[in-house]
Amino acid sequence: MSTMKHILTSEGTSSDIHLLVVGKTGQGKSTFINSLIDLQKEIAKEGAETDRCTESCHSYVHSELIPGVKVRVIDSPGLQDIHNDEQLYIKKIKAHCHEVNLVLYCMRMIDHKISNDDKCAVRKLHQAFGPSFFKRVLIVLTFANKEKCDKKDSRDDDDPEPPFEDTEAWVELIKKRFVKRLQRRAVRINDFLKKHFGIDDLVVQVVPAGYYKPTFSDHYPMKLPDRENWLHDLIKFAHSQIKEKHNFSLWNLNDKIHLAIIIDNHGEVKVEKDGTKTINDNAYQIKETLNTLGFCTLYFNSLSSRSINTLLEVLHQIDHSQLVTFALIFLCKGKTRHLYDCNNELIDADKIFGCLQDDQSPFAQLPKIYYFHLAHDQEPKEKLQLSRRIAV
Ligand SMILES: Nc1nc2c(ncn2[C@@H]2O[C@H](COP(=O)(O)OP(=O)(O)OP(=O)(O)O)[C@@H](O)[C@H]2O)c(=O)[nH]1
Ligand SMILES: [Mg+2]
Repeated sequence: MSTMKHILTSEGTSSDIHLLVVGKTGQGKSTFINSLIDLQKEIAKEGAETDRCTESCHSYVHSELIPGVKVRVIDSPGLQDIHNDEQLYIKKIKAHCHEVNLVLYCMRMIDHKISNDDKCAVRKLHQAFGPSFFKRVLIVLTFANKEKCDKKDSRDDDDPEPPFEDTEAWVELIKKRFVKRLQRRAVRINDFLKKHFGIDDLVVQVVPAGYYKPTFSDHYPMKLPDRENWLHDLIKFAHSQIKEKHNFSLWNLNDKIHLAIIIDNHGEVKVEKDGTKTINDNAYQIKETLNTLGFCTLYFNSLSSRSINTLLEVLHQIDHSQLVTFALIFLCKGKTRHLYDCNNELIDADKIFGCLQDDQSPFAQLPKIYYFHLAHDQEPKEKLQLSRRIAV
C-alpha cells in the first residue's frame, strides 16, 4: 500500500487534496513528486540540476487512492533561473491550478543558506498570491539524504567526536547534528520571512525530504538520520496542517475572490480599555471562519436601512467577474424574525436582498451564501418571510 494511501485511510480522510509543489529550478521538485506518487519510478520528469527540466505545470492525480477521494499533486516549472521569466511561470501556475490545499516550497537542505534566487522566488510568489501565501506554505528541504552529518561544519555544535569504532555513538552524533541543522534552517527561514515580509504571528513549518530510489550507497532511501521514513512523516505532517489549520478548505490561487459582507446590527462594537474599537466576539468568530474558508471579509457595524441600501448600490458597481462567491451575513437584534436596522426599524428584507436575486443583477450567476442571525430573548413564533427563495 502506498504511504499516502495508508495515511489517508488511517485518518479517515473524505476530502480531496490538492498539493502544489513550487521552488527554484533544480531543487528536486519533480523528484519529490515522484516520491509522493510512490510508484518507485519516474512519473514526473526529473532532470539535470542546471537546465530547467519542467517547462509547464503538470497534474498527477491519484483518483482512487481511497474510494471517492482524489489526491492531486501539481508539478510546476522552476522559478528564478537564468532565463528570468518567472512572471510567465507564475502565470502558468495560476492558470493551471485554481485552488490548492497546501503549497510545498522545495529548497535543497544541502545549500545551507537561503539564496538570493530563493528570496526573489518567495517574493514573487507572495506578490502573485497575496498575504495568504505563507499560511498555506510548507517548506520542504529536499536532498536531506545528502546531508553529510559525519563531517562537522559551521552549523554544528562543538561536540567531541567519538572513535570511529563506536558506531552507536556516531549514529547518535549524526542524528543530533541533523536535527540541529534542520532547526537552524527553520529559524533562518522564519527570521527571513519576518524581516522581509513582516510575518510575526506565523511560524512557517519546515520538513526534510530524502530520495525514493535505492542506490548502491543508500539501500534504504526512506531513512534519514532522525527518522525511519521521511515520506511517511512528511505526508502525515502535511495532512495534519491541511486538517487542523485549514479544515480541508481550498485556497484560491487566482485573483478572483470570495467576498463576504458582515452587517453587524447585533450590538455596538467592542471598546477595549485603551479606547480601541474592535469587532464583537460573535461576529469575530464568523469572520475567522470566513477567513479560514478563504473569504475576503468586509465588516460593518450598526448600519441604518439607508446605509444598507447605499452599501448594496455600491456592491452592484464592483467588477463581478472578479468574484467567485458572495456571502452576506446579517446579524441583527430584535424580538421577532424580522430584520432590524441599527435604529430598531424594520427592514424591508425583500427589497434589500431581492435585488441580489434579480436575474438582471450582476450577482445573478454568482454562488451566494446568506446567513441571518437574530438575537432573541425567546424563540419567536413567526419565520422570517421573504417572497423569493433565499436560504436562511
Ligand atoms: N530530490 C533529490 N534529487 C536528487 C537526489 N539525488 C540526485 N537527485 C537528482 O537531482 C535532480 C533533481 O531534479 P528535478 O527533480 O528535476 O528538479 P526540479 O526542481 O523539478 O527542476 P526543474 O523542473 O528544472 O525546475 C534529478 O535528476 C534527481 O534525480 C536526492 O537526494 N534528492
Ligand atoms: Mg521539475
